[in-house]
Amino acid sequence: MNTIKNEFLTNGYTKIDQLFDSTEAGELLAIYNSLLNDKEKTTHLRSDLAGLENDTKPIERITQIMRPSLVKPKMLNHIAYKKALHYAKKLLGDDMELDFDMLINKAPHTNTPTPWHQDAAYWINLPDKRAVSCWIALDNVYENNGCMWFLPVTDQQILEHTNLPNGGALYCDVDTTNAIPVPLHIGECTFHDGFTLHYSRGNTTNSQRRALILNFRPKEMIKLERSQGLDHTGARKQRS
Ligand SMILES: O=C(O)CCC(=O)C(=O)O
Repeated sequence: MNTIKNEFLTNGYTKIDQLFDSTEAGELLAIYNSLLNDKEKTTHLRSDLAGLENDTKPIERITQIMRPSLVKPKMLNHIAYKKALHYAKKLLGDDMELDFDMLINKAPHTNTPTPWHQDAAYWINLPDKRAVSCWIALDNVYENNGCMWFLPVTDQQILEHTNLPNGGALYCDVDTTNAIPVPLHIGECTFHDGFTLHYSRGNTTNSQRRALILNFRPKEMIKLERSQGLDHTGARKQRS
């Protein structure tokens, strides 16, 4: 655990081996797929990180569903949530709690990168800035279907971000010479800090690239966020 923590504190991210077995992966995927397929029940939490191209192309390229456990509360009992919380506490302290979860799926042959950004740009400015996201692979992920890439730095500065057109993701211009791809098997995950720059390439393969992301921060900061109206279900924009 010490190696993992040192890696996280030095580079701003770390990789963790298998969080669950194939049966448990199957259980999570069954819920995940039902959410992806049920546009009606998820419509208020759902958007395309790629932004809407135009009205004649309503195909989702990067589907993001915020707070999926609000629609399927049984997700919260899955071992993925328990294990990720365990690691989050080891990395950043015992007061870590789940702030929000989200699904991000890259549909086959959509070839649309998630642009370079820092998660903290999406969040309000909190006095205690500790925050960690656990990115869990629900397919084997590699460069051509959109595994995560990280820039190993932990500078707690938030860079200037811009929205992709039509409500898409935030992005910032950075030198990515030292970026590192992190391929994962199903059930493996990475943990990245809120300030860590990350990105993924587009999916050029025949199958989906499904990921579940769990974000943790101090209990008191979650309370503060909620008191200021931020529950991670609203519009995508730079807040910090
Ligand atoms: O899954 C992706 O392509 C991007 C994920 C991401 O930006 C995040 O987990 O913060």
